[in-house]
Amino acid sequence: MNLTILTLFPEPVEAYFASSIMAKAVARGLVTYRCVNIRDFAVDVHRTCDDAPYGGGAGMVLKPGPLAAALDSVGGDRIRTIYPTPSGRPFRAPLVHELAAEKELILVCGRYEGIDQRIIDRYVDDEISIGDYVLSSGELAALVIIDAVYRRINGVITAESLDEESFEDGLLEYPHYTRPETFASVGVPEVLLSGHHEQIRAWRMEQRIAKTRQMRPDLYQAWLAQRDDKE
Ligand code: 6GU
Repeated sequence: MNLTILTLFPEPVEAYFASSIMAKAVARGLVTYRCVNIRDFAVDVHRTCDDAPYGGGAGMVLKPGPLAAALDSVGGDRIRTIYPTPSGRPFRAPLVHELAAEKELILVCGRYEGIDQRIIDRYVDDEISIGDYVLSSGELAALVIIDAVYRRINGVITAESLDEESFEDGLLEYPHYTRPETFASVGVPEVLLSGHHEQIRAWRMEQRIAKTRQMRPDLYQAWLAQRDDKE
């Protein structure tokens, strides 16, 4: 997958691509990326990228000129272009899967109050919100989207780990334990030491159901309904 990130603050984006599982995916050629600094496309001597909103009000808006020039330089008119914004549609597992099937994506990171609406109308295919709160950094939201998407590309993570994850079958994950067997006077659930695979599987399923019911009654109700449908 080829990722292009348009930003005024390339440092946190570059740092993310240089670390951990993403760095490995890049090294193995599963992901390629380029960071484009929107400021490089500002034309005045001060390389201004933001301005006050028409109609007044708080904050600043990203000017359309530099952004359009940056988008034109990376093929923004033909490549699926995502604008992370609290005003977008919710980012959930089905959209993650849809984006993971794309060969190429562009992400536009906003700052300040947002970007000029004419850029959205002309270039943006998906306005996506990662949750019901406001971040000051579009870069963080873009990286959340990128992280959720790239790990579902074939070869980045084993298929087994993906299938057992939260949200893939409507339930949250079961609890995990590793050595030592006693930590701070607390042991590990007996069944996990039993080597009895069927019992372990059943215990984990019970735990997932209980956890989902407690933490996410909304997911629990949906899971119950689809289970009853199947029966
Ligand atoms: Cl996508 N961007 C920003 N800046 N804040 C957010 C968001 C995105 N989603 C929720 N809050």
